[in-house]
Amino acid sequence: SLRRRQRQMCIRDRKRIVTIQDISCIGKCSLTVALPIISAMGIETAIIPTAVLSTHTMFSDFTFKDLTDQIQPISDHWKKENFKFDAIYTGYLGSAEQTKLVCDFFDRYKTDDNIIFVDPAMADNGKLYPAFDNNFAKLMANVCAKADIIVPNLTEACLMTDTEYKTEYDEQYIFDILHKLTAMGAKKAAITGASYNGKYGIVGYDSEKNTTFSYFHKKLPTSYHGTGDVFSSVCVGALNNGLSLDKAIKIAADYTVECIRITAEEKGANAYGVNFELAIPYLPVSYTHLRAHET
Ligand code: PXL
Repeated sequence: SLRRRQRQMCIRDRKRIVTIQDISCIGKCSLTVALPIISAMGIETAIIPTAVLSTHTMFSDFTFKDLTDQIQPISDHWKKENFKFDAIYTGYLGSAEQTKLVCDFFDRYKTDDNIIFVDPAMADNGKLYPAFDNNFAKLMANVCAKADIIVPNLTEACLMTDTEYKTEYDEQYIFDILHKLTAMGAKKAAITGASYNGKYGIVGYDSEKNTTFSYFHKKLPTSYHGTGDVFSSVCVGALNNGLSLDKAIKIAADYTVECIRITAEEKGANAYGVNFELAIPYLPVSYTHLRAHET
């Protein structure tokens, strides 16, 4: 029966990813977003926390416990256990040294069929986050160079390519940055929050196929922290559930916009992140079900 086939496909296609980013105890970003979202999409989500913070760094006086010294021992133990990952997804990294350790982790755990997905979470609206300097941006570019897919926002893309950050520009400006990013090593790059000709969305370039792709969506008047992490998490989940990058980006963008809409509608909603929890029921649990229907 179809149900039986669906069940079999789900079991055969069970995926495990590892995500490497901080845990901000309050703030609805990084691991507190990635774990629930990717798990809800039916994928086992292993983690390496890069740091523990009381809140994300947009609050003042946040605590910060660096976990750089845990990365290598965790990686060593996992090697002994022979763990493998269908995707390695990195986000906010806690220190300059971690960029090197993450590159080593990639070398150790990259296989012929898994994907390295890097969200170089370090800046927005033309500015680096408080914990980082320009040298960190250069080191993050090395992490991006090893990736199959990178999803910087425009600020991060500019910092890594030594491009002037502009708020008014045309399509060619974005294409030039995408070419620079992939010339540095990433196979595919997608810039989020690209905005020109009255459109707003994600514009990407696949250097292996030499094709561009884009998905434009509604720009909502309010912006919240952690939306990049929501977007990346859904994108990684969708890719691991067998969707093409085009489709994964569309689903991730639509979900993120929906989260922003729900949050903006709520009176007195927390200003520090989006109410992604309320939208989780709208995430398809597993796209393997959809694939069972397609075949
Ligand atoms: O969502 C990006 C992010 C992740 N982690 C920490 C942050 C931020 C953005 O400010 O501060 C600690």
